[in-house]
Amino acid sequence: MQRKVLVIENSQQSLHIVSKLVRKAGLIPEGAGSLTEARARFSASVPEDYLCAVVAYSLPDAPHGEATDFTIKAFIPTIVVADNADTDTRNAILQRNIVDYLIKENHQIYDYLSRLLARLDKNKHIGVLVAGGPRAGRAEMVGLLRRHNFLVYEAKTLSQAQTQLVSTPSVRLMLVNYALDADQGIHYTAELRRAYSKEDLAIIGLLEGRHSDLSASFLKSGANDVLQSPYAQEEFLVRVMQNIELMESVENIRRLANADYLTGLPNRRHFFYTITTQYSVLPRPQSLALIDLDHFKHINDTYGHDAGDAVLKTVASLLSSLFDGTPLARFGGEEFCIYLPDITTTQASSLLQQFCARLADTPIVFNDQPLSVTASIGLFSSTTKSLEGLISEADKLLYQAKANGRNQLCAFAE
Ligand code: GH3
Ligand code: MG
Ligand code: MG
Repeated sequence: MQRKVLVIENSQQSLHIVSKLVRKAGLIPEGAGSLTEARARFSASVPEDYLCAVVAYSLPDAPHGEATDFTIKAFIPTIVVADNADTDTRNAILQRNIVDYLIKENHQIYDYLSRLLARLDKNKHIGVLVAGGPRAGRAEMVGLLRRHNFLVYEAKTLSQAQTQLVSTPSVRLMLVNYALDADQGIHYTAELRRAYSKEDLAIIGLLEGRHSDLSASFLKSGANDVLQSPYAQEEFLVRVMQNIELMESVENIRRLANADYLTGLPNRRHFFYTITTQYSVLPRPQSLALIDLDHFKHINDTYGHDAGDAVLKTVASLLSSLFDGTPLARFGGEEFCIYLPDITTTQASSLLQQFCARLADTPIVFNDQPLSVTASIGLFSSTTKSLEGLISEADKLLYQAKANGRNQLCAFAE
C-alpha cells in the first residue's frame, strides 16, 4: 500500500502542479485546500495508506504550520512547502520532525520534489544499520532515517551489528560510529570493506567532534563518507541520500554494461565473466550450445529491420523462460549462447530440441503478420574443456547443423 500522497495546498496552481508530479511518480495524490478539508479527508483514511504528505506551511486556516503539525502527529512523513525562506520561518519549519522543506521561490523545487517522492518510495526497501556511539545519538539518527521511510536497524555493539548485517540483506548503508566497542569503528570499517564492496554496502563513518586525522583514517579504511557531529539534520540526510544514490547509479551503470541493449539478455562479456567466476572448477558435467537463427537476413530483407528486432526480442524471451537460472547470452547479431552445467548431455540435448521445436511451431507475430523462424544449434559437452574450447567445438557443430539443412541440433559429447 502506501500509494497515496496527501497534498494540502490552498493555491490551485500549486496543487495542480504537485498533484501532477505525484501522479508522474506512480502515486495517487489526494488534494485538500485547507487544514479543515485535510482533516475531513484523513478521517476517512488510515496513516498507513500514505507514503507522505506535501503540505503548505501557511494556509488561511492554519497560518503558522498547524497543518504540518497535523500530518506529523498522524505519523505521515511530511514535506513542507513554504512561500519564502526568512530565517524565522526556516527555523520554525526545521524544529518540526519533517522529511524536508521546499521554498516556492526556487524554480528547481518541483524537480527536487519529484526526486524526493521517488526516493521516499524506494527507501521503503532499503535497510540502514546504525552501529555504536551514544544511545541518544543513535536514537536521533534512527528517527531521521525513519522519517525518510528507510528500514532502520540499530546495534549497540560490534557483534550485534555483525549479526544484524548478516541476517538482513536489505541493509545497503551502515553508519559506523568511531566509538563502537571501545573505538573499534575504523577497524570494523576496514573489516567490512574486505567482505563487501562499496557498491554493495555504503559506509558512513561517524565522529564526535572535528578530527581530520580520524576522518582520513575512516576514508582510508574504506568508508564512503564521514560525518562529524554536531551535524545539521539537513547535512546528515543529504549525505545519506548522496551515498545511496551513488550506489544506485553504479548499479544502473553495471546493469547497462552487462546487458544487450535490444533484448536485455546478458552480453558476451558478462557471459564470460559469469562462467569464469562461477563455474571455473573442473571437471564437471557441462554443455554449451550456440544457437543461430536461420536465414535471418531474409526476415530483415522481407519484413524490415523492425520485424527482425521483434523476432530477436521474442526469441530472447523464449530462451529466458526455457533456460531460467542458466547462463545465457546474446552473443551478437542473431546468435545466442547457453551454458548448461551439472546436467547430462541427454538432458541438455532434450531441452534444446524442445526449444527448436517450439520456435519452429510457433510463428512470431509482428504487425499482425505471422513470421516463421527456425534455428540451428551446435551443442558440445565435455567435463574438462575450457569455455573457449567449448565455444570453438560448438561452433563447428553449428556449422554442421546449417550444412545439414538447418532447423536442427547437432550434438557431440567427448
Ligand atoms: P544463416 O541461416 O546461414 O545463419 O543465414 P542468416 O541470414 O541468418 O545469416 P547472415 O549472417 O547472413 O545474416 C545475419 C543477419 O542478421 C545480418 C544482419 O543484418 C542481421 N542482424 C544482426 N544484428 C541484428 C539486429 O540487431 N537487428 C536486426 N534486425 N538484424 C540484425
Ligand atoms: Mg549468424
Ligand atoms: Mg543466421
